Amino acid sequence: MSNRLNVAPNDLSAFWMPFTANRQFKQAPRMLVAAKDMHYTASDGRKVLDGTAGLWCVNAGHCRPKITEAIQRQAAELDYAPAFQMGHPFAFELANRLVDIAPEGMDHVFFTNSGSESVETALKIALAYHRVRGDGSRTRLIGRERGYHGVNFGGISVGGIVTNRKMFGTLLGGVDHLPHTHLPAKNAFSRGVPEHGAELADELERIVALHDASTIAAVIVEPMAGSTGVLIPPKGYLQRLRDICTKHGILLIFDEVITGFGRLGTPFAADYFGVTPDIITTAKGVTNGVIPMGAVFVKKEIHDAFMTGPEHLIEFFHGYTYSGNPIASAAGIATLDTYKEEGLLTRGAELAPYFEEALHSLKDARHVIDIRNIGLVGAIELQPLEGQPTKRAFTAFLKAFEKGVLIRTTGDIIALSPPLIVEKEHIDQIVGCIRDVLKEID
Ligand code: PXG
Ligand code: PLP
Repeated sequence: MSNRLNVAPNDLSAFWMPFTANRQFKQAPRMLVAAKDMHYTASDGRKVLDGTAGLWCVNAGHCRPKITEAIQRQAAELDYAPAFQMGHPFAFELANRLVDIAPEGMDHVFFTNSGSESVETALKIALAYHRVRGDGSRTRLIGRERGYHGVNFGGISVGGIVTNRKMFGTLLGGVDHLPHTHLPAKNAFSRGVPEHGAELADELERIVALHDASTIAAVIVEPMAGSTGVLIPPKGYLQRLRDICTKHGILLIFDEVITGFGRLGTPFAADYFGVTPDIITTAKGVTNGVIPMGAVFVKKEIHDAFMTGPEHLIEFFHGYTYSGNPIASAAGIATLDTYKEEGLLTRGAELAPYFEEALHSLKDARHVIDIRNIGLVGAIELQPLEGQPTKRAFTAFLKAFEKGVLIRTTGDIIALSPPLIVEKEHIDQIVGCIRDVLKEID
């Protein structure tokens, strides 16, 4: 291991890095070369505390033995099996294990390789579901401003992030958007779920009145919007959305790519809010981020609607070469074992009060204009530097990394989502580091 720590690639040009300021990065690269539990090791040998669970995915912490061993074993035993018209036991076992922990009624799982693919899959299931039932005029998809649903064409169409959309032409047709629910004037410094804004769900009635319910297939929202800065749904909002969808025969999709697998202190956000959608998209935590995999959960009625017609025919013309890949499936099973043995799907609930208190202790720190928290997710919103949006938070990110803590920033918001194995002293270190950084930066 020690010799690998010294490996410094001398040519960084070939790799076009995703969602990265490539030129700036390559002038002063930040390289991670190893990880264990709550920490990364940087290429200069420094330990860096992971305040973000990688990219919101390493829920059980890094290099967990059970998961590593399962992958090694599976790679040596059955490396790949065709995903279409063939099967292998691990994908079936994982699907059953996932259904066991899913909200009531979510009885079937479609495997993908990422959150983006889960979103495309869910949108296609929604459209095809209406059509197989003879309700094929339901073709419209409704997303939400500030929503992130991955980077493929369906996802950016229903998504609400202008930078992810504006370069890419006309996107999917027939898409409309709900307003976002971020109301800092009313809800700033809320602890947990904010009080104001449930009525924003009624905007769906306005959209229905404009297009008619008979043209709308599905509404997709993140129960808690992660990527655009931890936007927590106002009290009662999701229930209202559920009621309006039910009333009009519109499917409700929760995109739980971040909130799935214990992030809010419950297995899914649907459990946290007591609101069950018709479809749930997941990825990230399903394999602890170790191997690409996504899973779309579907209610029995939706799945069963497809299971008609001659039995030798394919019911749903969709799937990926790597859907339910054996190694990913083995990683998924070992991940669920780890979550279960350590109670990680609910551990967030025990630590959430401590995390909340620690975060809100930054209320009077310099530059801070809002703090939000739910489960083991937190956001600290900074006043942007005059005329230079995102710069202040990005400087904070660089400084924190220098001081040995990995945080994530989006716009001028610092987002925190530590692995669910986090201890109180790690929370103290993260918050202490941010406090110091905010003192130092302009
Ligand atoms: N839906 C949601 C709600 C997500 O958060 C995706 C879909 C797409 O997943 P893939 O696996 O295709 O990336 C996501 C991913 C960040 C950050 O720092 C968030 C994501 C990915 C990378 C960074 O906010 N979310
Ligand atoms: N492009 C080509 C030329 C292919 O043959 C395939 C799959 O066979 C794909 C794209 C899709 O790849 P995947 O199934 O990995 O999404």
